[in-house]
Amino acid sequence: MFIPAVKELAEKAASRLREASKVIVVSHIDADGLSSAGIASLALDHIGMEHEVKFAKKLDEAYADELRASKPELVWFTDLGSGSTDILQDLECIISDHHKPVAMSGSNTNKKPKTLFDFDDVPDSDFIQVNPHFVGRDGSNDISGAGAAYLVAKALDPELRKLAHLAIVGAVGDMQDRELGRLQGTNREILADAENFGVIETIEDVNLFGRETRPVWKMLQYASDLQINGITDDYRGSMDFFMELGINLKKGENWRAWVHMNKSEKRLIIRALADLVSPEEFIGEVYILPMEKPGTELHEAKEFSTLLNSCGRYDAAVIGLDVCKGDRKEALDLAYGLRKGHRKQLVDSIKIMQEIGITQMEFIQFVHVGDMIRDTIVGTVAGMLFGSGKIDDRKPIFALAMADDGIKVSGRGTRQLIDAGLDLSEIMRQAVEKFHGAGGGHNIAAGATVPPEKVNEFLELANEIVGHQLSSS
Ligand SMILES: [Mn+2]
Repeated sequence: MFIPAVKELAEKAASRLREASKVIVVSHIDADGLSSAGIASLALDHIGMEHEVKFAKKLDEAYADELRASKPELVWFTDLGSGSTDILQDLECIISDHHKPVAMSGSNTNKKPKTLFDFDDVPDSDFIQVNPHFVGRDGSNDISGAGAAYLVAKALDPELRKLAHLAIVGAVGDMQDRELGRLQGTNREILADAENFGVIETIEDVNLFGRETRPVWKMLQYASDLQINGITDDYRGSMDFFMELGINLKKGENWRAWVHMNKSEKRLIIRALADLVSPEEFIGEVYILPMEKPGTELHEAKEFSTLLNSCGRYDAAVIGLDVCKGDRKEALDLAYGLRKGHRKQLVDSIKIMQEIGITQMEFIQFVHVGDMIRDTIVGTVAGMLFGSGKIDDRKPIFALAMADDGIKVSGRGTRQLIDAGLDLSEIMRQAVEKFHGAGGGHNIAAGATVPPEKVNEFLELANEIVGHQLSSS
């Protein structure tokens, strides 16, 4: 039997994508799923393909029915799909996944999997699946959903190797480095791409969770894999461990994380830990994202993936997606809040907007939250109201909040409105010109700061411009 390399499957998927005029990406909500969606969306942006991203907690009959009802031209499933091909009938789709394919799971193993072992013989109705199981590899450690999506992106354009770090974040999120303390199989090839492109630096070091952002004693206290008597789950014991070594736990007011330790401190700690547990249990490869700020969750793959998991867990997958796609302002701010368990911030913000009420104008809608929601998150929160039934999906929304230097205005639109001619960045450009504020952005999301006394004038102007944009296309 001809067994294609996973690369050939990816090329097949890429050609199918190129033929489409619009794609719906459906992804899972864990860190791997969010990284997958990030890769898919950035790749489709890169080739100028119109698309929309949806998230599914699970892909069941009800979800498949809903998807079918929307009559999508082409669906790209990432980090899910292979285990559900039996319910995806009548959906044009490609699948990049690493879960066990339907025909291979359970007792029904003698049935030939529906796949592309022989491209020429495959009827059109079959699904294109980029999945390591089809090439005799183990999906639990060879490659993640993000890795599979990455292979498709790379097949779309080799330049998209610049997204390889997201595939590493996805793999680490699915703990594919855990067994050996390092990534293996196809993940290794992706890692090589990432290193060559300068988006990942691999180091060998203590690989416990929180090495960048947690106080070092907390890192050790919560390292549940280690199970060291008197230290694991024992903050006093963990602090004592470091203090007995003469390690300063604080610098000034701040707790010191592992990355703040100097070389000799690190050596001392590693030697002392090695007396308690075998070094393989706490030393391994660590994947650094050198373009991100050191000492933040984004600077290391494991912490990055945990940040994404917090977004998915709190029904805010879209925030994680924005972070994957490069938002280092509002979405990142909200993601940090979710990471700290501040889900309330998001829920309360949505509630506040509803209580204040959305004011309707002819072509736009707006909400002025005053100082009740921070200006750094208000736009993202407003954008999350689309599709919730809480606002009018046919108009862009402008959220206004007090900022240090005036009133921050954040505009958010939808894919459909962009198609109809909406360009929020143009509105902000004109507003800045007229009111001498500051601002800019994209067609779908943009912001500006305007003087408080000019707010009404701004809204009139925005209403007028949106009216023009939506009627002239
Ligand atoms: Mn996965």
